[in-house]
Amino acid sequence: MTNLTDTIVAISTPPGEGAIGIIRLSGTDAIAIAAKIFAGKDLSTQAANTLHFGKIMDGSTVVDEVVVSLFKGPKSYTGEDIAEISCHGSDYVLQQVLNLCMAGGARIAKPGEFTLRAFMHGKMDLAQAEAVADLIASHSATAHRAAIHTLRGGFSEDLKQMREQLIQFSALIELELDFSQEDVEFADRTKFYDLIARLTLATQQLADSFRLGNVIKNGVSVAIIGRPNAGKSTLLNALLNEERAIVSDIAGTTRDTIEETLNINGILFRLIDTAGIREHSVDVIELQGIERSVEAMNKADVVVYLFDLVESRKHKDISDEVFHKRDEFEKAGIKYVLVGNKVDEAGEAHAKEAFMSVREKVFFISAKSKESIGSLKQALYNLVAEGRVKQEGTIVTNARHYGALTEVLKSLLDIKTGLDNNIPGDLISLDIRRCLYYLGEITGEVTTEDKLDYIFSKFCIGK
Ligand SMILES: Nc1nc2c(ncn2[C@@H]2O[C@H](COP(=O)(O)OP(=O)(O)OP(=O)(O)O)[C@@H](O)[C@H]2O)c(=O)[nH]1
Ligand SMILES: [Mg+2]
Repeated sequence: MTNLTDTIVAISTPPGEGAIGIIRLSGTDAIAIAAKIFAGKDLSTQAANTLHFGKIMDGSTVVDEVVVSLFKGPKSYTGEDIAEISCHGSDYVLQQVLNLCMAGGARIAKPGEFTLRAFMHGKMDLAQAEAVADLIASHSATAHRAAIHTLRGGFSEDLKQMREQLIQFSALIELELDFSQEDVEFADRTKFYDLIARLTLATQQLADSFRLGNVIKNGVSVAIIGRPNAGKSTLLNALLNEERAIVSDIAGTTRDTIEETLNINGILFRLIDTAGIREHSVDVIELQGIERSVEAMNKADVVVYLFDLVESRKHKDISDEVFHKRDEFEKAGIKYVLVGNKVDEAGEAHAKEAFMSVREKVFFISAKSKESIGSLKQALYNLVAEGRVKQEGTIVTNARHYGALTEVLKSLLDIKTGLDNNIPGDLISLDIRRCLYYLGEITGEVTTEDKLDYIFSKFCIGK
Protein backbone atom coordinates (compact mmCIF):
# COMPACT_ATOMS: atom_id res chain seq x y z
CA MET A 1 0.00 0.00 0.00
CA THR A 2 2.81 2.42 0.75
CA ASN A 3 3.76 2.74 -2.91
CA LEU A 4 4.93 6.31 -3.14
CA THR A 5 6.19 6.26 -6.70
CA ASP A 6 2.97 6.54 -8.68
CA THR A 7 0.83 9.62 -9.16
CA ILE A 8 -2.60 9.68 -7.53
CA VAL A 9 -5.71 11.62 -8.41
CA ALA A 10 -9.10 12.24 -6.77
CA ILE A 11 -12.04 14.61 -6.71
CA SER A 12 -11.39 16.50 -3.48
CA THR A 13 -14.70 18.32 -3.17
CA PRO A 14 -17.96 16.69 -2.02
CA PRO A 15 -20.34 15.22 -4.63
CA GLY A 16 -23.18 17.36 -5.96
CA GLU A 17 -23.38 20.70 -7.72
CA GLY A 18 -21.30 23.60 -6.46
CA ALA A 19 -19.60 26.75 -7.67
CA ILE A 20 -16.22 25.00 -7.75
CA GLY A 21 -15.06 21.40 -7.81
CA ILE A 22 -11.44 20.43 -7.33
CA ILE A 23 -9.41 17.58 -8.81
CA ARG A 24 -6.19 16.96 -7.00
CA LEU A 25 -3.13 15.23 -8.46
CA SER A 26 -0.09 14.30 -6.37
CA GLY A 27 3.13 12.50 -7.29
CA THR A 28 6.11 12.66 -9.61
CA ASP A 29 4.01 13.08 -12.75
CA ALA A 30 1.27 15.29 -11.27
CA ILE A 31 2.29 18.40 -13.13
CA ALA A 32 3.15 16.57 -16.38
CA ILE A 33 -0.28 14.89 -16.41
CA ALA A 34 -2.05 18.22 -15.81
CA ALA A 35 0.08 19.83 -18.53
CA LYS A 36 -0.98 17.16 -21.05
CA ILE A 37 -4.71 18.00 -20.81
CA PHE A 38 -4.34 21.74 -20.24
CA ALA A 39 -4.53 24.33 -23.01
CA GLY A 40 -2.79 27.52 -21.92
CA LYS A 41 0.74 28.08 -20.68
CA ASP A 42 3.05 25.06 -20.56
CA LEU A 43 2.49 23.96 -16.95
CA SER A 44 5.64 21.85 -16.87
CA THR A 45 7.84 24.94 -17.01
CA GLN A 46 5.99 27.09 -14.46
CA ALA A 47 7.25 28.00 -10.99
CA ALA A 48 5.93 26.49 -7.75
CA ASN A 49 3.00 28.11 -5.93
CA THR A 50 1.49 29.69 -9.03
CA LEU A 51 -2.02 29.77 -10.54
CA HIS A 52 -2.82 29.35 -14.22
CA PHE A 53 -6.01 30.00 -16.13
CA GLY A 54 -6.76 27.87 -19.18
CA LYS A 55 -8.90 25.08 -20.61
CA ILE A 56 -9.05 21.35 -20.01
CA MET A 57 -9.19 19.63 -23.40
CA ASP A 58 -10.39 16.19 -24.37
CA GLY A 59 -8.73 16.06 -27.80
CA SER A 60 -10.23 19.06 -29.55
CA THR A 61 -13.26 19.32 -27.23
CA VAL A 62 -13.22 21.89 -24.42
CA VAL A 63 -14.29 20.17 -21.17
CA ASP A 64 -14.12 23.24 -18.91
CA GLU A 65 -12.39 26.52 -18.21
CA VAL A 66 -10.28 26.05 -15.12
CA VAL A 67 -7.60 27.43 -12.81
CA VAL A 68 -4.69 25.11 -12.03
CA SER A 69 -2.62 25.61 -8.85
CA LEU A 70 0.90 24.19 -8.82
CA PHE A 71 2.89 23.17 -5.77
CA LYS A 72 6.26 21.48 -5.81
CA GLY A 73 7.62 18.92 -3.37
CA PRO A 74 8.81 18.95 -0.70
CA LYS A 75 6.96 22.22 -0.01
CA SER A 76 3.44 20.94 -0.51
CA TYR A 77 0.73 19.23 1.51
CA THR A 78 1.87 15.74 0.54
CA GLY A 79 5.54 16.62 0.18
CA GLU A 80 5.25 15.71 -3.55
CA ASP A 81 4.46 17.73 -6.67
CA ILE A 82 0.78 18.66 -6.66
CA ALA A 83 -1.53 20.08 -9.31
CA GLU A 84 -5.01 21.14 -8.25
CA ILE A 85 -7.48 21.74 -11.02
CA SER A 86 -10.34 24.02 -9.97
CA CYS A 87 -13.24 23.32 -12.31
CA HIS A 88 -16.87 24.37 -12.30
CA GLY A 89 -18.60 22.20 -9.72
CA SER A 90 -20.50 19.80 -11.94
CA ASP A 91 -20.31 16.07 -11.27
CA TYR A 92 -20.14 15.48 -15.01
CA VAL A 93 -17.25 17.89 -15.61
CA LEU A 94 -15.31 16.54 -12.62
CA GLN A 95 -15.77 12.96 -13.77
CA GLN A 96 -14.54 13.87 -17.27
CA VAL A 97 -11.44 15.62 -15.91
CA LEU A 98 -10.80 12.70 -13.57
CA ASN A 99 -10.99 10.27 -16.51
CA LEU A 100 -8.54 12.40 -18.50
CA CYS A 101 -6.07 12.40 -15.60
CA MET A 102 -6.37 8.62 -15.34
CA ALA A 103 -5.87 8.24 -19.08
CA GLY A 104 -2.76 10.40 -18.60
CA GLY A 105 -1.30 7.90 -16.13
CA ALA A 106 -2.65 8.79 -12.70
CA ARG A 107 -4.25 6.24 -10.40
CA ILE A 108 -7.35 6.89 -8.28
CA ALA A 109 -6.32 7.72 -4.71
CA LYS A 110 -7.47 5.58 -1.81
CA PRO A 111 -9.30 7.22 1.10
CA GLY A 112 -6.85 9.42 3.02
CA GLU A 113 -3.98 8.67 0.65
CA PHE A 114 -2.96 12.31 0.22
CA THR A 115 -2.62 12.64 3.98
CA LEU A 116 -0.93 9.24 4.19
CA ARG A 117 1.69 10.54 1.78
CA ALA A 118 2.10 13.68 3.89
CA PHE A 119 2.79 11.36 6.83
CA MET A 120 5.16 9.12 4.86
CA HIS A 121 7.13 12.17 3.71
CA GLY A 122 7.43 13.48 7.25
CA LYS A 123 5.17 16.49 6.68
CA MET A 124 3.19 15.56 9.80
CA ASP A 125 3.10 12.75 12.31
CA LEU A 126 0.31 10.24 12.68
CA ALA A 127 -1.53 12.09 15.45
CA GLN A 128 -1.56 15.20 13.29
CA ALA A 129 -2.71 13.27 10.23
CA GLU A 130 -5.61 11.83 12.19
CA ALA A 131 -6.49 15.33 13.36
CA VAL A 132 -7.01 16.27 9.70
CA ALA A 133 -9.89 13.78 9.54
CA ASP A 134 -11.24 15.10 12.85
CA LEU A 135 -11.04 18.66 11.63
CA ILE A 136 -13.01 17.82 8.50
CA ALA A 137 -15.63 16.07 10.65
CA SER A 138 -15.87 18.77 13.33
CA HIS A 139 -19.32 20.24 13.86
CA SER A 140 -18.79 22.36 16.93
CA ALA A 141 -16.37 24.93 18.28
CA THR A 142 -14.87 22.57 20.87
CA ALA A 143 -14.39 19.72 18.39
CA HIS A 144 -12.77 22.17 16.03
CA ARG A 145 -10.45 23.53 18.73
CA ALA A 146 -9.35 20.05 19.83
CA ALA A 147 -8.60 19.03 16.22
CA ILE A 148 -6.70 22.23 15.37
CA HIS A 149 -4.60 21.91 18.53
CA THR A 150 -3.55 18.37 17.59
CA LEU A 151 -3.13 19.23 13.91
CA ARG A 152 -0.78 22.06 14.80
CA GLY A 153 1.34 19.62 16.78
CA GLY A 154 0.23 20.44 20.35
CA PHE A 155 -0.35 16.84 21.33
CA SER A 156 2.75 15.62 19.49
CA GLU A 157 4.85 18.16 21.38
CA ASP A 158 3.52 16.83 24.73
CA LEU A 159 4.50 13.30 23.68
CA LYS A 160 7.85 14.30 22.27
CA GLN A 161 8.91 15.88 25.54
CA MET A 162 7.88 12.79 27.47
CA ARG A 163 9.79 10.53 25.11
CA GLU A 164 12.94 12.62 25.22
CA GLN A 165 13.08 12.63 29.00
CA LEU A 166 12.59 8.88 29.13
CA ILE A 167 15.20 8.25 26.46
CA GLN A 168 17.80 10.25 28.37
CA PHE A 169 17.18 8.17 31.43
CA SER A 170 17.15 4.88 29.66
CA ALA A 171 20.53 5.79 28.10
CA LEU A 172 21.99 6.25 31.57
CA ILE A 173 20.56 2.96 32.79
CA GLU A 174 21.91 1.15 29.77
CA LEU A 175 25.29 2.71 30.42
CA GLU A 176 25.19 1.19 33.91
CA LEU A 177 24.66 -2.21 32.32
CA ASP A 178 27.92 -1.79 30.39
CA PHE A 179 29.70 -1.33 33.71
CA SER A 180 27.72 -4.02 35.47
CA GLN A 181 30.84 -5.57 37.05
CA GLU A 182 31.70 -2.37 38.82
CA ASP A 183 28.45 -1.68 40.65
CA VAL A 184 28.13 2.00 39.66
CA GLU A 185 24.94 4.04 39.36
CA PHE A 186 24.88 6.74 36.69
CA ALA A 187 21.16 7.19 36.81
CA ASP A 188 20.14 8.99 39.98
CA ARG A 189 17.22 6.92 41.30
CA THR A 190 15.53 9.81 43.16
CA LYS A 191 15.47 11.90 40.01
CA PHE A 192 14.12 8.91 38.14
CA TYR A 193 11.30 8.53 40.64
CA ASP A 194 10.42 12.19 40.14
CA LEU A 195 10.45 11.79 36.40
CA ILE A 196 8.20 8.74 36.47
CA ALA A 197 5.78 10.53 38.81
CA ARG A 198 5.65 13.56 36.51
CA LEU A 199 5.15 11.43 33.40
CA THR A 200 2.43 9.41 35.11
CA LEU A 201 0.57 12.58 36.03
CA ALA A 202 0.88 14.04 32.53
CA THR A 203 -0.24 10.77 30.89
CA GLN A 204 -3.13 10.45 33.32
CA GLN A 205 -4.30 13.96 32.44
CA LEU A 206 -4.16 13.19 28.75
CA ALA A 207 -6.03 9.91 29.23
CA ASP A 208 -8.63 11.63 31.43
CA SER A 209 -9.26 14.23 28.77
CA PHE A 210 -10.54 11.46 26.51
CA ARG A 211 -13.84 11.21 28.36
CA LEU A 212 -14.52 14.79 27.40
CA GLY A 213 -12.78 14.35 24.05
CA ASN A 214 -15.09 11.55 23.11
CA VAL A 215 -18.08 13.67 23.97
CA ILE A 216 -16.71 16.57 21.97
CA LYS A 217 -16.13 14.44 18.92
CA ASN A 218 -19.31 12.38 18.92
CA GLY A 219 -21.71 14.70 20.69
CA VAL A 220 -23.63 14.04 23.88
CA SER A 221 -26.77 11.96 23.56
CA VAL A 222 -29.65 13.19 25.69
CA ALA A 223 -32.78 11.04 25.95
CA ILE A 224 -35.97 12.85 26.95
CA ILE A 225 -37.98 10.27 28.88
CA GLY A 226 -41.30 10.36 30.69
CA ARG A 227 -44.94 9.40 30.73
CA PRO A 228 -47.18 10.10 27.75
CA ASN A 229 -48.33 13.74 27.59
CA ALA A 230 -45.63 14.98 29.98
CA GLY A 231 -44.60 17.39 27.21
CA LYS A 232 -41.45 15.67 25.89
CA SER A 233 -42.03 16.65 22.29
CA THR A 234 -42.94 20.18 23.32
CA LEU A 235 -39.64 20.30 25.23
CA LEU A 236 -37.68 19.04 22.20
CA ASN A 237 -39.27 21.79 20.12
CA ALA A 238 -38.55 24.41 22.77
CA LEU A 239 -34.89 23.37 23.02
CA LEU A 240 -34.50 23.42 19.25
CA ASN A 241 -36.61 26.55 18.91
CA GLU A 242 -38.43 24.90 16.03
CA GLU A 243 -41.63 22.90 15.61
CA ARG A 244 -39.83 19.66 14.90
CA ALA A 245 -42.02 17.03 16.62
CA ILE A 246 -45.79 16.63 16.59
CA VAL A 247 -47.40 17.75 19.83
CA SER A 248 -50.94 16.89 20.92
CA ASP A 249 -52.98 16.26 24.02
CA ILE A 250 -53.51 12.68 22.93
CA ALA A 251 -51.39 10.39 25.11
CA GLY A 252 -49.11 8.33 22.87
CA THR A 253 -48.58 10.92 20.16
CA THR A 254 -44.89 10.16 19.63
CA ARG A 255 -44.47 6.62 18.34
CA ASP A 256 -40.83 6.46 17.35
CA THR A 257 -37.69 8.15 18.63
CA ILE A 258 -36.81 11.48 17.01
CA GLU A 259 -33.23 12.69 17.05
CA GLU A 260 -32.00 16.24 16.44
CA THR A 261 -28.73 18.01 17.20
CA LEU A 262 -28.34 21.14 19.29
CA ASN A 263 -25.18 23.14 19.91
CA ILE A 264 -24.92 24.46 23.47
CA ASN A 265 -21.89 26.70 24.13
CA GLY A 266 -19.86 24.87 21.48
CA ILE A 267 -20.69 21.32 22.54
CA LEU A 268 -22.88 19.22 20.29
CA PHE A 269 -25.87 17.54 21.93
CA ARG A 270 -27.99 14.88 20.26
CA LEU A 271 -31.49 15.26 21.66
CA ILE A 272 -33.73 12.23 21.47
CA ASP A 273 -37.48 12.61 21.91
CA THR A 274 -39.08 9.30 22.81
CA ALA A 275 -42.47 7.67 23.02
CA GLY A 276 -44.08 8.17 26.43
CA ILE A 277 -43.57 5.21 28.73
CA ARG A 278 -46.68 3.77 30.39
CA GLU A 279 -47.56 0.40 31.71
CA HIS A 280 -50.47 -1.72 30.53
CA SER A 281 -50.45 -0.51 26.94
CA VAL A 282 -52.13 -2.97 24.57
CA ASP A 283 -51.27 -1.11 21.39
CA VAL A 284 -48.63 -3.13 19.51
CA ILE A 285 -47.06 -0.10 17.86
CA GLU A 286 -47.00 1.85 21.10
CA LEU A 287 -45.33 -1.10 22.84
CA GLN A 288 -42.61 -1.12 20.22
CA GLY A 289 -42.19 2.62 20.70
CA ILE A 290 -41.84 2.14 24.45
CA GLU A 291 -39.22 -0.52 23.86
CA ARG A 292 -37.24 1.98 21.80
CA SER A 293 -37.61 4.62 24.53
CA VAL A 294 -36.07 2.27 27.08
CA GLU A 295 -33.28 1.43 24.66
CA ALA A 296 -32.61 5.14 24.02
CA MET A 297 -32.51 5.75 27.77
CA ASN A 298 -30.02 2.94 28.32
CA LYS A 299 -27.72 4.17 25.57
CA ALA A 300 -27.88 7.88 26.36
CA ASP A 301 -25.09 9.88 27.99
CA VAL A 302 -27.65 11.97 29.84
CA VAL A 303 -31.30 11.32 30.69
CA VAL A 304 -33.82 14.14 31.00
CA TYR A 305 -36.66 12.71 33.05
CA LEU A 306 -39.71 14.84 32.37
CA PHE A 307 -42.86 14.79 34.49
CA ASP A 308 -46.13 16.68 34.49
CA LEU A 309 -46.62 19.03 37.47
CA VAL A 310 -50.34 19.39 36.75
CA GLU A 311 -50.70 15.65 37.07
CA SER A 312 -48.49 15.48 40.13
CA ARG A 313 -50.76 17.99 41.88
CA LYS A 314 -53.61 15.55 41.32
CA HIS A 315 -51.88 12.21 41.87
CA LYS A 316 -49.25 11.54 44.48
CA ASP A 317 -47.92 8.53 42.55
CA ILE A 318 -46.24 10.94 40.08
CA SER A 319 -43.91 12.36 42.72
CA ASP A 320 -43.30 8.87 44.11
CA GLU A 321 -42.28 7.81 40.64
CA VAL A 322 -39.90 10.77 40.30
CA PHE A 323 -38.18 9.91 43.60
CA HIS A 324 -37.98 6.28 42.56
CA LYS A 325 -36.41 7.23 39.21
CA ARG A 326 -33.93 9.50 40.97
CA ASP A 327 -32.79 6.58 43.16
CA GLU A 328 -32.56 4.32 40.13
CA PHE A 329 -30.40 6.80 38.18
CA GLU A 330 -28.15 7.42 41.18
CA LYS A 331 -27.67 3.71 41.75
CA ALA A 332 -26.86 3.02 38.10
CA GLY A 333 -24.51 6.02 37.88
CA ILE A 334 -26.55 7.57 35.07
CA LYS A 335 -26.25 11.31 34.48
CA TYR A 336 -29.72 12.78 34.76
CA VAL A 337 -31.84 15.89 35.20
CA LEU A 338 -35.33 15.79 36.65
CA VAL A 339 -37.62 18.26 34.95
CA GLY A 340 -41.09 19.23 36.14
CA ASN A 341 -43.08 20.61 33.23
CA LYS A 342 -46.19 22.80 32.91
CA VAL A 343 -45.24 25.03 35.83
CA ASP A 344 -47.32 27.72 34.08
CA GLU A 345 -50.46 25.75 34.87
CA ALA A 346 -49.46 23.94 38.07
CA GLY A 347 -47.89 26.90 39.83
CA GLU A 348 -44.47 27.25 41.38
CA ALA A 349 -45.75 26.78 44.92
CA HIS A 350 -46.90 23.22 44.36
CA ALA A 351 -43.72 22.39 42.45
CA LYS A 352 -41.40 23.60 45.19
CA GLU A 353 -43.35 21.98 47.98
CA ALA A 354 -43.77 18.56 46.38
CA PHE A 355 -40.18 18.25 45.17
CA MET A 356 -38.36 19.89 48.06
CA SER A 357 -36.31 16.78 48.77
CA VAL A 358 -34.71 16.66 45.27
CA ARG A 359 -34.37 20.41 44.80
CA GLU A 360 -30.74 20.41 43.64
CA LYS A 361 -31.58 17.98 40.86
CA VAL A 362 -34.93 19.31 39.68
CA PHE A 363 -35.90 22.05 37.23
CA PHE A 364 -39.33 23.55 36.87
CA ILE A 365 -40.10 24.68 33.38
CA SER A 366 -42.85 25.41 30.98
CA ALA A 367 -41.97 23.83 27.68
CA LYS A 368 -44.99 25.47 26.12
CA SER A 369 -44.16 29.06 27.10
CA LYS A 370 -40.38 28.34 27.02
CA GLU A 371 -39.94 29.35 30.64
CA SER A 372 -36.55 28.33 32.14
CA ILE A 373 -35.44 26.58 28.94
CA GLY A 374 -32.20 28.61 29.08
CA SER A 375 -31.30 27.33 32.54
CA LEU A 376 -32.07 23.75 31.50
CA LYS A 377 -29.65 24.14 28.58
CA GLN A 378 -27.02 25.51 30.93
CA ALA A 379 -27.58 22.56 33.28
CA LEU A 380 -27.07 20.08 30.43
CA TYR A 381 -23.87 21.84 29.48
CA ASN A 382 -22.59 21.88 33.07
CA LEU A 383 -23.35 18.21 33.50
CA VAL A 384 -21.00 17.36 30.64
CA ALA A 385 -18.36 20.05 30.84
CA GLU A 386 -17.95 20.22 34.62
CA GLY A 387 -15.41 22.97 34.16
CA ARG A 388 -13.19 20.71 32.09
CA VAL A 389 -13.59 22.53 28.79
CA LYS A 390 -10.43 24.58 28.89
CA GLN A 391 -9.29 27.00 26.24
CA GLU A 392 -5.76 25.61 26.31
CA GLY A 393 -4.16 22.21 26.29
CA THR A 394 -4.59 18.91 24.57
CA ILE A 395 -7.88 17.06 24.56
CA VAL A 396 -7.52 13.47 23.39
CA THR A 397 -10.41 12.70 21.05
CA ASN A 398 -9.10 9.57 19.36
CA ALA A 399 -9.78 6.10 20.78
CA ARG A 400 -6.53 4.77 19.33
CA HIS A 401 -4.54 7.42 21.18
CA TYR A 402 -6.46 6.70 24.35
CA GLY A 403 -5.65 2.97 24.04
CA ALA A 404 -1.94 3.72 23.65
CA LEU A 405 -1.97 6.14 26.59
CA THR A 406 -3.50 3.41 28.77
CA GLU A 407 -0.58 1.15 27.83
CA VAL A 408 1.88 3.95 28.59
CA LEU A 409 0.32 4.29 32.05
CA LYS A 410 0.66 0.55 32.65
CA SER A 411 4.32 0.51 31.72
CA LEU A 412 5.03 3.61 33.85
CA LEU A 413 3.47 1.76 36.77
CA ASP A 414 5.66 -1.26 36.03
CA ILE A 415 8.75 0.97 36.00
CA LYS A 416 7.75 2.41 39.37
CA THR A 417 7.09 -1.01 40.85
CA GLY A 418 10.47 -2.13 39.52
CA LEU A 419 12.21 0.80 41.20
CA ASP A 420 10.35 0.13 44.45
CA ASN A 421 11.59 -3.44 44.40
CA ASN A 422 15.10 -2.54 43.34
CA ILE A 423 14.99 -4.78 40.28
CA PRO A 424 18.05 -4.91 38.02
CA GLY A 425 18.63 -2.19 35.43
CA ASP A 426 18.15 -4.46 32.43
CA LEU A 427 14.60 -5.25 33.50
CA ILE A 428 13.78 -1.60 34.11
CA SER A 429 15.22 -0.88 30.73
CA LEU A 430 12.73 -3.30 29.16
CA ASP A 431 9.79 -1.50 30.78
CA ILE A 432 11.13 1.84 29.58
CA ARG A 433 11.33 0.49 26.05
CA ARG A 434 7.74 -0.69 26.26
CA CYS A 435 6.68 2.75 27.44
CA LEU A 436 8.59 4.43 24.60
CA TYR A 437 7.02 2.03 22.15
CA TYR A 438 3.48 3.04 23.05
CA LEU A 439 4.32 6.74 23.11
CA GLY A 440 5.81 6.35 19.65
CA GLU A 441 2.79 4.46 18.43
CA ILE A 442 0.59 7.52 18.83
CA THR A 443 2.72 9.72 16.61
CA GLY A 444 3.55 6.90 14.21
CA GLU A 445 7.24 6.65 15.03
CA VAL A 446 6.46 3.00 15.62
CA THR A 447 3.87 1.59 13.25
CA THR A 448 3.04 -1.12 10.76
CA GLU A 449 1.50 -1.09 7.31
CA ASP A 450 -1.64 -2.84 8.55
CA LYS A 451 -2.17 -0.14 11.12
CA LEU A 452 -1.68 2.62 8.58
CA ASP A 453 -4.07 0.91 6.19
CA TYR A 454 -6.70 0.77 8.89
CA ILE A 455 -6.23 4.35 10.09
CA PHE A 456 -6.29 5.99 6.67
CA SER A 457 -9.11 3.86 5.32
CA LYS A 458 -11.42 5.88 7.56
CA PHE A 459 -10.60 9.13 5.75
CA CYS A 460 -12.63 10.54 2.88
CA ILE A 461 -11.31 10.17 -0.63
CA GLY A 462 -9.42 13.20 -1.88
CA LYS A 463 -7.89 14.08 1.49
N1 LIG B 1 -49.81 24.10 30.10
C1 LIG B 1 -48.82 23.48 29.51
N2 LIG B 1 -49.08 22.50 28.63
C2 LIG B 1 -48.03 21.88 28.02
C3 LIG B 1 -46.69 22.22 28.31
N3 LIG B 1 -45.90 21.42 27.60
C4 LIG B 1 -46.69 20.62 26.87
N4 LIG B 1 -48.00 20.88 27.12
C5 LIG B 1 -49.16 20.23 26.53
O1 LIG B 1 -49.16 18.87 26.89
C6 LIG B 1 -49.70 18.07 25.84
C7 LIG B 1 -48.74 16.94 25.51
O2 LIG B 1 -47.56 17.47 24.95
P1 LIG B 1 -46.54 16.59 24.09
O3 LIG B 1 -45.33 17.43 23.90
O4 LIG B 1 -47.20 16.03 22.91
O5 LIG B 1 -46.26 15.44 25.15
P2 LIG B 1 -45.33 14.14 24.99
O6 LIG B 1 -44.69 13.91 26.29
O7 LIG B 1 -44.47 14.26 23.80
O8 LIG B 1 -46.41 13.00 24.77
P3 LIG B 1 -46.29 11.59 24.01
O9 LIG B 1 -45.62 11.82 22.72
O10 LIG B 1 -47.70 11.18 23.85
O11 LIG B 1 -45.55 10.68 24.92
C8 LIG B 1 -49.95 19.01 24.68
O12 LIG B 1 -51.32 19.36 24.67
C9 LIG B 1 -49.07 20.22 25.02
O13 LIG B 1 -49.58 21.41 24.47
C10 LIG B 1 -46.46 23.26 29.25
O14 LIG B 1 -45.33 23.65 29.56
N5 LIG B 1 -47.56 23.85 29.81
MG1 LIG C 1 -44.29 13.21 22.13
